[in-house]
Amino acid sequence: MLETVKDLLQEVKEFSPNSEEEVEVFRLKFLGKKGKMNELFIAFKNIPNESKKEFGQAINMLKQNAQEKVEEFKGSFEAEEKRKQIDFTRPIALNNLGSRHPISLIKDQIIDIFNRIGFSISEGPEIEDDWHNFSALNLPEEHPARDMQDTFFIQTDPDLLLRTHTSSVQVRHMNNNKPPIRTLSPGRVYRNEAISARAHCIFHQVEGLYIDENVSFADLKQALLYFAKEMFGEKTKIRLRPSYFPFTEPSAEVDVSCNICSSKGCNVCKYTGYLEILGCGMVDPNVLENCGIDSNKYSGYAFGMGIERIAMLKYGINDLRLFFENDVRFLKQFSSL
Ligand code: 2NM
Repeated sequence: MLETVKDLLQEVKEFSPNSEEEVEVFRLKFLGKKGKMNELFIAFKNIPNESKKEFGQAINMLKQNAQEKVEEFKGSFEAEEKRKQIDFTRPIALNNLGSRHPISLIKDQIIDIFNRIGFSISEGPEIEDDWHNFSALNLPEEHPARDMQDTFFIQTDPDLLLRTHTSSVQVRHMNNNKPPIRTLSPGRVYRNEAISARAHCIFHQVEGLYIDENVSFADLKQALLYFAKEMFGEKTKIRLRPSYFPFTEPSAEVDVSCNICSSKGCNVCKYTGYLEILGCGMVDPNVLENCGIDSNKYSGYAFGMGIERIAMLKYGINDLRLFFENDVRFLKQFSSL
């Protein structure tokens, strides 16, 4: 009898299942109602008294070992089975994916359009010195045009300020490069303005600069017409109005035909049929000379536009503040663009 128990104990020790079913078969064989343990407990009654202690310890040990085995392996194949059913090649749920900011989308579109006619990108510091932001651009000290832009100065150094336009980047580019120059400078600019639907103290600009021999106003007009058609559609027309900038002469403001009302007049174009999109002009010879370029040999055009303004026109956004609040309900509307 004791031999049988020892054999069973050995069997329990060696038991190493490969599936959930094998564990269940094992459990029924040893611990089930009609299992070995019950048989042994029944047989125990007929064991002579002097052997009861030894036999009892042996079957208790067997039962404990069998229970431990079942505990050890029960459920361990369940996880394995589930794992086999998972398709790891399935794409993840994209419900919390972020989206690109409309300012970035428009900025890249503008860059792309000008890249195609040979403009490359130049970037520069947002904290500028007075010379690069003002003096080099034909705005000497006490020039009334400096009042046109309310500037954030750095308190600890009266020579430093937050750039009011990205023209300062182009000053740096002209200083460090020889013509021909064809460069585009996108970036953040700062002006001390009260925040409203139409104004913000931070906004984004793209400025362009082309310098070579014999660059004319006609070249400027043609480049801007190309840009307007690429940005607002093939049917778009442009209109130039004379204007004034200290760094260009002559200067102009550029309007595009309103494609909401086909120039018939609506409340977006304020019944004028046109929308203002940028400023431009022929770079003032003083600016070229300030930046080490011979104004007798070279001429150039420049232009500048606000990215927010273009984005508002393209997407029908009526409040500038939306660009800076980062409300996901606003931002996620651009996720498919
Ligand atoms: C504008 C309008 C007209 C401009 C001028 C220059 C530079 F550096 F070449 F002098 N860069 N950008 C410019 C000219 C910018 O923005 C409305």
